[in-house]
Amino acid sequence: MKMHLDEKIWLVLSFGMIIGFMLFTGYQTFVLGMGPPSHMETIDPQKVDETAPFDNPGITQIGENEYEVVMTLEIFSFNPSNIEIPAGATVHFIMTSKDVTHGFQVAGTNLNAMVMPGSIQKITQKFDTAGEYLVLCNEYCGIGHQYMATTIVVK
Ligand SMILES: [Cu+2]
Repeated sequence: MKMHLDEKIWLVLSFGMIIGFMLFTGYQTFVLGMGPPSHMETIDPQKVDETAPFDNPGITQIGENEYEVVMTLEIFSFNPSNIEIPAGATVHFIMTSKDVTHGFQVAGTNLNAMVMPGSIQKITQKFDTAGEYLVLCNEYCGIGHQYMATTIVVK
């Protein structure tokens, strides 16, 4: 089979790009440690209610204006919902899903996490500005997905 020079050039270029992207992504993940933070801690999604700390979801004050929120997500709710915290509070969210993949997005902040069954998701945010923040599930999770919302009230 005879191959034109142009074809050879395109072949080398396209395979070179694929190899280049794989090397770049691999370097970021394994050398720079920039891999996604999920899957670092796992949990049996069928035993969330019996597994600490998710057997007791809620808000705990762990320091001066520092809070820990242990949260479970399921179709179509956040537990706890309607969280209230004082302004300036640093909040550590520890979350998992009891059924399907959900999202945890807080409008007006950079908080945006995927919460998957079997994985424990941890994310921290400081709430400086008082107000009512809308919390949304941004992963389509079923027929009632559009009703899956709650609020964080910063006083
Ligand atoms: Cu959802």
